[in-house]
Amino acid sequence: MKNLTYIFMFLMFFTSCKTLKLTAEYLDNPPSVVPKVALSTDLNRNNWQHLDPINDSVPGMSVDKAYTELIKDSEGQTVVVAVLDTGIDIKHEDLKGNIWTNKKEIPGNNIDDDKNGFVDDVYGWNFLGEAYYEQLELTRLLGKGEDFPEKEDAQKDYDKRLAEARGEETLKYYLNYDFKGRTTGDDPDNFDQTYYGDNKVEHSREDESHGTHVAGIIAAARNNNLGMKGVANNVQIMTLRVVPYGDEYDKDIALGIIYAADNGADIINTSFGKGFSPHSDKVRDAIAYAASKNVLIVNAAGNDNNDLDVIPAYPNDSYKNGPEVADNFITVGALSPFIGKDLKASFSNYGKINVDVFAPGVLIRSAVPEDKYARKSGTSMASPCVAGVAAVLKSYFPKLKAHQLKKIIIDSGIKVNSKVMLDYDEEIEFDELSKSGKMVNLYNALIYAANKKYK
Ligand SMILES: [Ca+2]
Ligand SMILES: [Ca+2]
Ligand SMILES: [Ca+2]
Ligand SMILES: [Ca+2]
Repeated sequence: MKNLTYIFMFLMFFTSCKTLKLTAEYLDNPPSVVPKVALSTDLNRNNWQHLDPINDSVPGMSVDKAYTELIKDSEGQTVVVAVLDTGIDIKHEDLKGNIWTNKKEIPGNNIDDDKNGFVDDVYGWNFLGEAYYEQLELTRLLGKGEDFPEKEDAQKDYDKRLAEARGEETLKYYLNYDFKGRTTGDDPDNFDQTYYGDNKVEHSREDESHGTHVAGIIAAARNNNLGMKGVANNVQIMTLRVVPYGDEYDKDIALGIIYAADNGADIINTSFGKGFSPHSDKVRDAIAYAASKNVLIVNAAGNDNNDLDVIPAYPNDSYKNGPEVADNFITVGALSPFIGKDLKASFSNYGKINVDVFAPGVLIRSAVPEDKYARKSGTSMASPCVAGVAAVLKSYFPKLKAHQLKKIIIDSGIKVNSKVMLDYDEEIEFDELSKSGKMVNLYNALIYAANKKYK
């Protein structure tokens, strides 16, 4: 099969132990279809997101190849990745060494030592307080009994969800007009009230596992012979608990992004989303603010198999397919482990305008609370794969700006020139699913960055 070979001329220069310089050719025109190998074997592999599309016949990001052939033992700088999510098990055996702490804050003295507006914020902040379950945003909006721009769509959506409702939680919390999940005492529509919640960033119960899983994909220790390996090897996770079970509040997301940007994050991962967002303008303002602080945001496309150019999801860096408010926001769709017609994860949202790239997001094994591990599927898993790639790039090329990280990740991805299933009876060119038509590849991204192909 043509193009099956990486051709590299390998020369690695280390001008200092901090800088990785290398020249090698990256994979410009990869094969459009790679024959499947034994899929059961691949599924049993615990780290398919790290494998190589050519050598391993799975659409991984060539992470292992990048470490063994490019990075080797060179040292990078430490990169801070803020994970806006549920609480995180910061004491997890495979994460505890890679947790960001606020060095300027003295723990437990009830004083805001660094005067950043948050008392005793050692690991980040918990904007949810004691909350765990929440309504969906459309339930909150309709429950107010007032008019709002997308009310008709919201009511249709609500009625559909109610008709299809399965499970106690949906009726008791998500679609229940009377349920009050918020416990922080602030007005969630008043963005001037910025101080609420507490410093308890850990998971509030064992099954609050989403944030830990996301953090593990980015940052689980690579060299401790435990559990699993994160994509990044020199990273600290800043923990921002903003995502309940149910829909997140725009205010918590905006303030979480601002906290991360103000307190030293290089990259923010946002593995969540919702179909209605009454203060999406405030979130876009926060995205633009993060851009002004040179912070990249990596965002999950969502799991409804929707075309986001038609059915929007939030957060997003543009409104109704209009201009992007900044150049620091990447939206990521999910890949399955199967190269070929099933390459797109069946659930993954897509969009030629609103999704930028695709990355592994099915049956990804990562950390979950109490020193355990589990496989999860979702664009929630694809986004941290890309945040991890961004962290590695930033670690070895620390001068890169947020918009350059975005450009490198997108441009160096592997183009897929073949049709994939969009639904059980419908095919689409993979190229039509995202702006770039590419899947993310760390090996290529490092070579691209080293060769300064970005502007
Ligand atoms: Ca503080
Ligand atoms: Ca303090
Ligand atoms: Ca490990
Ligand atoms: Ca966009």
